[in-house]
Amino acid sequence: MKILLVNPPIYDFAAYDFWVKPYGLLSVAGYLRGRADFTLFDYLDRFTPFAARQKDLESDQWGRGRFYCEQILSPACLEAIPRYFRRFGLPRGMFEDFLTEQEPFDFVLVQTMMTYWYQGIQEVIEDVRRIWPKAKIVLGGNYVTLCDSHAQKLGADFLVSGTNLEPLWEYLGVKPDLKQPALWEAVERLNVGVLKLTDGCPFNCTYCSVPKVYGKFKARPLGRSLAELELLTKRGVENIAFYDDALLFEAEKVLVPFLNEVLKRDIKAKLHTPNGLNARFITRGLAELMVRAGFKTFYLGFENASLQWQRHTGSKVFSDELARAVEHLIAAGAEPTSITAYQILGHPQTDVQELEASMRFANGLGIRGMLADFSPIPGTPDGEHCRQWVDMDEPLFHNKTAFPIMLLGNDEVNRLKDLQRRLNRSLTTD
Ligand code: B12
Ligand code: SF4
Repeated sequence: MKILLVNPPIYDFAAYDFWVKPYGLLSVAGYLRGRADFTLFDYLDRFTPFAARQKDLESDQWGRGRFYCEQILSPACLEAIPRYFRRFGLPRGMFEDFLTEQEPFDFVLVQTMMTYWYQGIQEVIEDVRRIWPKAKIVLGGNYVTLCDSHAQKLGADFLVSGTNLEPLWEYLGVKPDLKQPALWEAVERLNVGVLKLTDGCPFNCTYCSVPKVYGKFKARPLGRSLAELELLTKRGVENIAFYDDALLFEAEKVLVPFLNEVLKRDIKAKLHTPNGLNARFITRGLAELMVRAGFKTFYLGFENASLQWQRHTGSKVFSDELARAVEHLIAAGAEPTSITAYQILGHPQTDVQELEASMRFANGLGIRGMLADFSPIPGTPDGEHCRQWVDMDEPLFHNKTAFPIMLLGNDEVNRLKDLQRRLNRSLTTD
């Protein structure tokens, strides 16, 4: 059986390779290692000879960088947003040439990610249908899970919504080996790896889809994660990002044993946490272990310093917990400028003055801040609340650049982003 794996292009105002990998797709393919022939077409590969010829795509010290992109017209419903709309990823013609040069495969598995990126999926489906009309197209991942009925209209043959893969194995007619790590060997030029030690999250933040999609928090088998780490380091990967939602929860059962093995095996990877850590769980001991084991950047999900806001949205973390975590990390040897607090911009219950106070609070701790533009997610309490402003059944309205501008106005968004830049600059010029 021949299976083509596709990581589609992104249609958005902005996109950046912040350790972005099609990890769900590679994990699913990993379960079928040795049971099918796989080829990956990754539109977001920044290291193809084509991408390598472009300017300004080089990686930063941790393996992140810009994607190749082309400016295009904004979709009609986002025309009023005063930002350039773009298509990020390899040119469409490269995929068409690839499909034309190959004999058709049996199945095409397509990664879906942000709900508002579905135009890239549409493009892939159109091209596969035209050139390989008999190949069966399968979609899975976040967009299909959160916008199932919208995704059904795109014209794929089979949709895997949620985390249960049984229907997929039945559809493909293959039995998986669930002990296998992700199929990293399908990635020809691998610069960055991804790991996920856990599924789900014990909290219930009102703006987040994770609790509903994943159910109860659960650790993944340690042996499998270690095997995946070995696979990545054998491929020469230097930077590894964790995609966990609650990496530090029950750390003594999950992260601590994992990091002890990293140290014991003398693995020298640089570790990163783009998806946000919960400061509540950063004890002095854990901070020391994380720094010793190779964590280089620490992104902390803070969102807002207002106690009322914190309580209202699920009490995942409080301001004193952030302050304590920062103290522990710095005492353990983390660079203050490598610690970043995420704060939500454009959340419907956020008062702008409170957001400014939060930004100044994080800055006062000596760490960087990053405004995380709010994306309303259908099925979450806050996303449903947004139906009064936008048509939540049109996923383009979940766009994280668009929603804050629609709610607060362009000038206000620019002012807050500018303030964040100035606060961050003050850390290095003081
Ligand atoms: C890692 C991550 C990121 C990474 C990038 C990931 C990427 N590759 O693009 C970073 C940190 C950059 C990121 C950024 C953001 N993210 Co994010 N992110 C995630 C996270 C944690 C995992 C996504 C992922 O890779 N899943 C794939 C793998 C890891 O999941 P899995 O469990 O193994 O997959 C199972 C199934 O889904 C299925 N499956 C998965 N893929 C596939 C593919 C196929 C073909 C098949 C058959 C099956 C299948 O099989 C697996 C079986 O168990 C999710 C939350 C979550 N837990 O899903 C949020 C999530 C996707 N992000 C979200 C948000 C809000 C954001 C931001 C807007 C935050 C912000 N304001 O800055 C930004 C947006 C960036 C942008 N440019 O627009 C939202 C979704 C928003 C939306 N409207 O779609 C989510 C759902 C979290 C939430 N709050 O609810 N994110
Ligand atoms: S702690 Fe993070 S992952 Fe968990 S529910 Fe809240 S935002 Fe989602």
